[in-house]
Amino acid sequence: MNNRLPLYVYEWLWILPSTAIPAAMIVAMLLSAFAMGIQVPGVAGRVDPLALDATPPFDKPGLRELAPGRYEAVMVALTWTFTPNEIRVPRGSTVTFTVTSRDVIHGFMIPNTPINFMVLPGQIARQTTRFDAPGQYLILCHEYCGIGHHLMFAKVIVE
Ligand SMILES: [Cu+2]
Repeated sequence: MNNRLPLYVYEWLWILPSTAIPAAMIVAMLLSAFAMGIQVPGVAGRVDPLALDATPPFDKPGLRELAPGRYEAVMVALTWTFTPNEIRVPRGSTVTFTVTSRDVIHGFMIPNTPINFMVLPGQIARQTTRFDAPGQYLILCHEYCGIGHHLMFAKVIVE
């Protein structure tokens, strides 16, 4: 007795998912990029890493209010800290992080937010997010930058 399906049915059972899954991933990627506007952060500008102290806005790192509820956090990464090390914003604020590095390649990531980019000396990175839930958000360096890398963090406090 042979009640198995013909061989080509089994072949199609593999071929269809193995083409449909990548096709679905491409559709999801295109939707997230163009319909939802989720873009990988690009280069927001260039800066001389040896002249940061004389180059606005990095000569005065810190938080500035652009409009009610909208802030820009200008931050400088250096081994093994961020300047400033802590920023405070009211809940519901939209914060644009403008970051560069003074020395080596660092990372800049805030877990549970879309903020996640590399910080390269000579290059300005910029990304914006909104903080709706109050609490403490860690800013982590997630590019290995030397012996003190695991100690490199800063905080966003949403009040
Ligand atoms: Cu690091």
